[in-house]
Amino acid sequence: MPARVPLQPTTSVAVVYSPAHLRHAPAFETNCGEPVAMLELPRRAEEIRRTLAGDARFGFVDPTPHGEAPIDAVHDPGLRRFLERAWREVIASEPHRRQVVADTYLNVRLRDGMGIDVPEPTNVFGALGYWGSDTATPIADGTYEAAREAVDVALTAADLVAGGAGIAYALCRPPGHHAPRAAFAGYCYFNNAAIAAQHLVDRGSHRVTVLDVDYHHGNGTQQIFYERPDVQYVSLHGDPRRAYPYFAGFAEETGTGRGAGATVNLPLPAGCDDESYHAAMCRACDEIARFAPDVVIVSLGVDTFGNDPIGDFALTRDSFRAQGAMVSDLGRPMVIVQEGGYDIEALGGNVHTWLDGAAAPRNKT
Ligand code: OKP
Ligand code: ZN
Repeated sequence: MPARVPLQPTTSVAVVYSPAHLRHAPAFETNCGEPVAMLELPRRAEEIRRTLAGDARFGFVDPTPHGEAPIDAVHDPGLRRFLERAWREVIASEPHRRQVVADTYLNVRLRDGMGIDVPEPTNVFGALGYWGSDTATPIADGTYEAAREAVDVALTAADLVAGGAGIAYALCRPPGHHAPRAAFAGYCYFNNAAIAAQHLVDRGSHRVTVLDVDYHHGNGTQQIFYERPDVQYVSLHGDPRRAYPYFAGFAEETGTGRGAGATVNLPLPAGCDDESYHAAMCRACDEIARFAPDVVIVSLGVDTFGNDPIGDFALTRDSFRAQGAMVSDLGRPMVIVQEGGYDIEALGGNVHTWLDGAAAPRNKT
């Protein structure tokens, strides 16, 4: 093991934040056909910002624009071009609209035996179902701008760590881990953590781990790196047999080709408590230590909290401190990227506690 990154009590944790996320504020999503108030709200990021701002150890940093190249290094450029034009074209034909979701998706089975390589529809409503994949991820005014800025937030945090910081926190909103190379999904438009991981590889990191502790499996991140030997993906999550995203996150999925063995899925049962989660984290950390990454990116979701409205785990706030400490004890620089967490009242405190656990100095024997 290389020497752990020293974090003194006075260590300031850089928080990269931008108010651009406020522009992304769709009013509702559809949950199994029922319209419900959007859970992924601007207030989420504002609660986290407010809580961290109350602790002098956290210093706020503006994101630096990184342009389109780091996004196109990970995503199909067609996805970015679609997201850029979608809202403009929707209101050009339907000016009264406040948000839009597809009503027809390119389900691969519709084209069984005919090949799925259909051209992207030029009609924006058709294209929504070509690039989109679920009804929880609306597009509205400001969605693209917010999603672009969230990428710059993650990239700026990655740069801080590449420049020698032991830890940096990217207060990303919208989140990113459900977005694969060529689709938007699960409140996510661009995969902030994956783009940061690729950026670190491009800046000279030989091995990068993405540790995903969000309640939901990060199917997008897994897909992007599934064949990659240099980017490890390790995830603890609600078992996809009962939880979104349903079609990925199974323990049997371990990577393919040169990436065989570099994907590690730890699906967990409903009601998972601090003790069982800790045991799974020990396994995850063993896998990461064996991979020996130069840097660990954490996809931080606190929707594992007992009171979260969409997760079904039973974790306490104390377990978040323990999570942060376990990751810190790996002794690698950490880029923490915000993903989910929907108990708005508890969200700021939960994230603060996680980061506090990650940044606190500990005596290691
Ligand atoms: C985003 B992230 C619940 C449906 C939820 C979308 C969940 C997206 C979660 N019945 N659908 O991973 O926190
Ligand atoms: Zn989640």
